[in-house]
Amino acid sequence: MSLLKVISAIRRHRKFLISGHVDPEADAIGSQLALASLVKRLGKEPIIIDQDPPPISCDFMPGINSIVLCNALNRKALKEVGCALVVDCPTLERTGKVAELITADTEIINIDHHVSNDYFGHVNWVDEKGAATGEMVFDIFKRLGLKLTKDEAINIYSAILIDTGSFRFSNTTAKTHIIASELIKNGLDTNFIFERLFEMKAYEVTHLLGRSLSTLKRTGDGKIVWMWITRDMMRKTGAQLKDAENFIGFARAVRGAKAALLFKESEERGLIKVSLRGKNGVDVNKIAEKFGGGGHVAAAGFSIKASRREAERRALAEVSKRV
Ligand SMILES: [Mn+2]
Repeated sequence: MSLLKVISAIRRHRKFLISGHVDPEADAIGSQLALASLVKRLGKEPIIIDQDPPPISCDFMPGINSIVLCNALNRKALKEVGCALVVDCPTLERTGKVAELITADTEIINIDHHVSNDYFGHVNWVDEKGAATGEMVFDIFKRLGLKLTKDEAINIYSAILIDTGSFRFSNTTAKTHIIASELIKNGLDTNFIFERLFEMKAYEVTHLLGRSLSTLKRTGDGKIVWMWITRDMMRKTGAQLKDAENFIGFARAVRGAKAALLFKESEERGLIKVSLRGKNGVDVNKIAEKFGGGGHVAAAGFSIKASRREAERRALAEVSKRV
């Protein structure tokens, strides 16, 4: 069983590099922080290294300041690292520059729930039915018989809350609620966590949302709904692309929509990032894979090098084959 293999790999090593994906959110962050805590409780040494800083919304998460960014890393800190615990990443490349820090003799443990995971680790535990990587981290604590501390519970709860959209998305299962129930028993202030993760939008971000919503369009049959965030909008509002979390939910929520897309002009000229959401079983992971991306059945993404018009045309053509 993969969980047991993960545990025996953790037992084999003494020092761990822990990482997650670029542009991290609360699932990657919470899973890393909880795992670092677990490793410490086993008398071992963790170091969390990420390419990008956590979003401001994750500021409250216990241990957040222990995360070391690639560009601030003293290479000496990597001495004697025998194992890399990589969470919430479908590929090793998704760790960005961290991938370059992992040497050939480092054992890689891959813990993830993306259906597009390519099993890059020496030990792979991929549970595509898991709502969040945080659920899997919870299972490791359980299997080790470690009673969660309040801080660990906050981190795992945050991981689950973000990936389930506060228990609203289709990935939410009975198990998700059972885990949440156990976590909450640690005295969590669930309303506080919800507000920090979902209702702390900067004023600029809501302005950006307004502009983005004004681009909302749909196909004649109403099955595909999409919207844009352009560089111009970001310049005018002062908001950044990474703040645009869950904008796509507005497109997805349109009655009759089977698939939703959010096109985002990135800082890199000519590169457009596309987020996808599927409804009623429309598998957007398959669509994203056509463009070299991936994710989950109901939520995926990819990048495309093209003009705005061309990116829209190609993406919509692919989506319309599947709705
Ligand atoms: Mn996740």
